Amino acid sequence: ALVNGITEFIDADTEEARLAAERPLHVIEGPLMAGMNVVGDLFGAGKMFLPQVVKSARVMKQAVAGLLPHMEAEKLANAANGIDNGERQTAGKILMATVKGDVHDIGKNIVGVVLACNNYEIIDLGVMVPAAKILQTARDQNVDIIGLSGLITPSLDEMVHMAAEMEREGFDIPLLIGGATTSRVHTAVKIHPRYTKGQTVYVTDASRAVGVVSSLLSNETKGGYVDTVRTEYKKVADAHARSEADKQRLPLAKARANAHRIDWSAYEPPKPSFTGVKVFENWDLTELARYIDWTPFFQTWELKGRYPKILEDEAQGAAARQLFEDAQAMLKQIIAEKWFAPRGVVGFWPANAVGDDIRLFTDEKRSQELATFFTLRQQLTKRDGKANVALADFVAPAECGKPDYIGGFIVTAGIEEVAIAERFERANDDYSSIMVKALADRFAEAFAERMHEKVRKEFWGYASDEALAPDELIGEPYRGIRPAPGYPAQPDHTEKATLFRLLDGERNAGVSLTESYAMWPGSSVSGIYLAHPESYYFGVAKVERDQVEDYARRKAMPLAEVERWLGPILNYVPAHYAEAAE
Ligand code: B12
Repeated sequence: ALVNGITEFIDADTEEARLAAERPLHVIEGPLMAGMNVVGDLFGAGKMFLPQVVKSARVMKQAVAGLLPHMEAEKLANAANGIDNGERQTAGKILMATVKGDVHDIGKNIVGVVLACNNYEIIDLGVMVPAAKILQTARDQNVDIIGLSGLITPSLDEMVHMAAEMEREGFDIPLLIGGATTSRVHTAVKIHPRYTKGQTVYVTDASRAVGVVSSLLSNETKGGYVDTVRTEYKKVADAHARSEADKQRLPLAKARANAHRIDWSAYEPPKPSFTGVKVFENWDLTELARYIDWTPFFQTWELKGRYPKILEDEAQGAAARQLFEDAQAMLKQIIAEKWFAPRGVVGFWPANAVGDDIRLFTDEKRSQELATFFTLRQQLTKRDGKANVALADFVAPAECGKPDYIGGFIVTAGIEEVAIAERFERANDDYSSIMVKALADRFAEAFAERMHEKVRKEFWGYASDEALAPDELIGEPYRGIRPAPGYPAQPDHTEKATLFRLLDGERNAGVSLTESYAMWPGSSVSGIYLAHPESYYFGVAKVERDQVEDYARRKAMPLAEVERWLGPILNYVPAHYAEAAE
């Protein structure tokens, strides 16, 4: 039952095993661990997939929970008789946390479950955890490894800070780095050098975590493994430095001269049906479910391939079908019992581009400024007549005299997900906890897609005759884009501050920003709407110091602060300039 993840008979089976065993602990160390070893081996060999592992872990956890009262009773009896209790031996203690300012934890939780399956004790501090708390707990609990997770780029800096703090406080235990925004290059170049007393290791996904942890915690393998990582990180850092030096980037003035040029004389910007903001509460879940893009859902569970083809995949098909069936069952419940109350806010404002800025006005007279969105321009040398584009290129410039507009949105699946996931966790059901979070994320994305459709067809109304079915929207074949601050076309997360002020996100959608500009609740998406038919998604990629100085001036933000937020896309090392100036 454990290997197959079946929960129906846990209580009866565990009780039977307990009665047959000399001590309740032996049930864990005997049949349960033997079962988990099989699961671990099958997963390692690619014969079992993540959803199945998480289901097996649920059986293990619930069986252990059933044994705990008996173990407690035994402990008390032993203490009364002065007998040593002989506690359960684990393979090591691992502290996991999503760093300060970041809110997402699906990936971290998955890794925690997989490690627990392999007999590691996991201390999970949750999300938005400050460095001081992580280090204090690491000391108090005498952990063997610290694992950090992060979803958005500002977390990268926090991880560098954590590494430096570990060094300063004299830690020498390994530091694991993971999460969507992290990378081997960033770990090798920025985090690893800050923590020389211990070893930092980047871990791509849950399936690698066990191998890395066991290599680091075994006295026989640790030395060799650390040497290999250090050699590899040196190579990665050297290659990174070389490739960055090789890339030709343009001075800002030249990049601007090669902007994306739109013939504004031939274009009449459509006027939205309203300006100002509109709030939506309790959006219909049944409708949103039709807009769910399922491919990323399978990715969350480490099943690779596109939906619906993945259901027929030779190797993963059976696991994918079972996962999908479980997801559909929970989806039905979410809808029928209204587990989530999606909220959203949309706004439109008169706007024109001024250089690389998008200036918003209070009204049609356009005499009083309301706010400015600052955009960044690509500086990579382009070939084949391609433009060095910035989002401002897609908005009519003030000098052309055409009154243009811009939109903004925040949508969220709602705060309810947090309590529901916690309830599952308390019931030792990580499978359902991860499932509900993954579905909440799908609802947030589906809401963004549905709202955008409403905007095109109704609120802005420039595509009232658009006739695409929900599943045809996935490739975004429609007119207009909704770039999100943090995504490659606008890597500056701080632009969310302006968006949230304009939309009054906290009051109107119940979404707030953390100190790193992550959105809380986690299953939320925000961005701007641009309507021009030529607008498209792109990546700003690396920028030079001339643009960063210009951007800091425009934003009236100290250069060092801008450099901190744009850290991952700077094509220079700010410290080198500081040294040169000294
Ligand atoms: C799905 C998704 C979302 C979902 C949910 C996110 C989530 N649950 O993590 C939604 C729609 C809500 C979302 C929103 C946003 N997103 Co998003 N999103 C993604 C996407 C497409 C996949 C992420 C994901 O869920 N992966 C699956 C999970 C299981 O993987 P994982 O978290 O990485 O964890 C695995 C490993 O990393 C590792 N791991 C994780 N933690 C740890 C810890 C340790 C110790 C170890 C050993 C390993 C480990 O193991 C895990 C399991 O294998 C990525 C792009 C991508 N392909 O990565 C962008 C991405 C993460 N998003 C991004 C951004 C910017 C945003 C938004 C800010 C956009 C916006 N303005 O609205 C918001 C922020 C939300 C918020 N609350 O603040 C950026 C982040 C980078 C950046 N530039 O900052 C990405 C990388 C896209 C991009 N290329 O720019 N997003």
